[in-house]
Amino acid sequence: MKKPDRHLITSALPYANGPIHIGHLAGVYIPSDIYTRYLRIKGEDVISICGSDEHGVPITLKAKKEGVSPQEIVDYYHELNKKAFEDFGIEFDIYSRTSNRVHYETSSDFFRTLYNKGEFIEKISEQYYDDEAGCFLADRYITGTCPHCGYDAAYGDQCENCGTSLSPTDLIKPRSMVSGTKPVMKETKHWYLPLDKYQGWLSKWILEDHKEWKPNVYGQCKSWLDHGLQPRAVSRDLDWGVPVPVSGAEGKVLYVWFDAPIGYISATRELTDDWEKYWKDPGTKMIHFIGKDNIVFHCIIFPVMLKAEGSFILPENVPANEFLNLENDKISTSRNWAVWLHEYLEEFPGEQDVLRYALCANAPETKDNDFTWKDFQARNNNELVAILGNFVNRALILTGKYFNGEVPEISETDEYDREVLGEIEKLKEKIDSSFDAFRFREALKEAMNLARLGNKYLADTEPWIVIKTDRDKVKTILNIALQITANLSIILDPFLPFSVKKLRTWLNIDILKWEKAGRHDLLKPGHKTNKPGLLFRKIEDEEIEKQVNKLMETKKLNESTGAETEPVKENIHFDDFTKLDIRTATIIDAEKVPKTKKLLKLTLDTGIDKRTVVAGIAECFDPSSIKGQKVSVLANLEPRKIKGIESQGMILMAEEDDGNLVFISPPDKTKNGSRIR
Ligand code: B3M
Ligand code: ZN
Repeated sequence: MKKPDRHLITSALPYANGPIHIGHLAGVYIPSDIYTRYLRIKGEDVISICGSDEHGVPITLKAKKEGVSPQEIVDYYHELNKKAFEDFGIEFDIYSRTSNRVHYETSSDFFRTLYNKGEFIEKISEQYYDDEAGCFLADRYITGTCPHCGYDAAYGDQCENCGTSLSPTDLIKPRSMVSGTKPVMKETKHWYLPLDKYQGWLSKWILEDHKEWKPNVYGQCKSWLDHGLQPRAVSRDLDWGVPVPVSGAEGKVLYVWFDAPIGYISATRELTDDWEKYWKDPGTKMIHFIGKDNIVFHCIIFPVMLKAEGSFILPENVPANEFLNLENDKISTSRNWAVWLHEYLEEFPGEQDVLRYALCANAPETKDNDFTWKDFQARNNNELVAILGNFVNRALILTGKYFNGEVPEISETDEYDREVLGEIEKLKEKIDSSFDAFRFREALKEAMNLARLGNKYLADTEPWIVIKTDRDKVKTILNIALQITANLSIILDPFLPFSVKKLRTWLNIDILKWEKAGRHDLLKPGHKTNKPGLLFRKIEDEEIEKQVNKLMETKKLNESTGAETEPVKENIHFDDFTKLDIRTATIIDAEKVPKTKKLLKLTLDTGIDKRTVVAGIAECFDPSSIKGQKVSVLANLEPRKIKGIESQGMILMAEEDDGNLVFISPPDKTKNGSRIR
């Protein structure tokens, strides 16, 4: 027998500053759990590691907002999330936390090793400082306008609007998140990891040796490498975190993205004395499950840390997912726009698999996707109930009714029977290859196709009618149907662990190993099966309405409290306003800019001239419908080339309730070129 491979599965450590929601689940934890369960049922050596990320600005900001200590925040959310994962059937071997003593030791040792090897650059530089609050403003402690997209609430480490990673000095008009004041510059010392030194090595390791990584992951790495890597600070002036373990570093802690990935190592140490086998033996395959916003940290920074340290293995793959939206809007913890796992578990008790199924079937594996409650209901009612549940129930009920629950013998087979048996045989290979490519949606679809086939087979062969004339034929039909059911108990195990457990009880079998999938002699004639219950129940419209209404309430609340409305910008002088030359104009021509989704090329009559303006409104308007439309245009905006077209001005737009864009259009009587003031 082949020696099992060894696998180390890590799942991004969620910040312990809020509950887990469906976006986390679809992006990271369901995929990692599916993969881990797959490896387990295959008999591989696998451990699955996760835990709370308890450091960094996300925690301290939340504590400040709630008026409690950071420790209280992490204690609360660590317990909440740990329990929710457990109840949801995410089988981590350990759910640790980065405030643990083991983690302090491990991350301090790691830093010290790099320090002693001379891997860091020690540098004094000027950084933003909040004079009023008396603290430096790193990462999310500072906000301002994004230099790339103009979004005016970008953070010091990242713009959440366009996704660009930033440093505080990139921000235009920076403001302190602590006091709201304008920061000043002040000198401070930090330690930098010279990523640039590893550029050549990384380029080869990723771009040449890991061409098999998912295109979204590979592409993001390539873009980072193409831009050229810079040294990156791995310490911060904060009082929450792992203290920098060298002398002359009072008041400084490790940057959260330095200590958090080391959390995977600490958690493994906590789990087993044998931890080095998983982290240092090149026979281990390490897989990081993460969301797309964590790619650079897991593919570039952490590997450089591991490489610089020298004794650790590197990840074999990093199958990052894109984002999941909710009812057409970005999931947001601060706006309470989410489906929270702990609430789902209370409102749909015992129905973990339904959410697991809906989120895997619609996982954002290659692009952002949308979760809707309607889709959730349809997945349950039309697929889990109507196909899987119905098939399994029929197969077992009929066996009970006609053969006293005993698996009947297979006798003569006809062409249809043989075709179905052939399909069962092909199954395993297909699903394995989907798993190898981390395509879990596809694997699930293939697995469900077997249930579909079984359902159709019973509907076509109609054993409830044939029983009156040909009992032997029914024996064959039900034998085949039961073999399919036994196969389903194997191949659905990674996806629907709760349902499969029931299935095994009804089939009266133990866990069958993965290698048995594809066989049609899994249940011997005479084997006694049990009376089945219901695998899934129909979800009613009212239940879905209740969930949708809950979200609508959130939306209303956000609107009334202004959580949805952007805050007013800093005051400007009247002179600044008079610099703007806004005019009324008419759109006289409009066409789509080829090869773009959002852009329209508009020709305007401004009363002064005829000019071209490129506007990002193609998703809201059909070009032919807006000819003759009155608009307001900022006429003295410096011309810009957009997709090779010179855009001479900007059309003013506003947003409707549902996010749809509308023109700020002057009444029809206004003449073109009239000044708006
Ligand atoms: N806590 C970021 C996040 O939740 C971070 C992941 C750490 S993984 C080492 O997006
Ligand atoms: Zn931006």
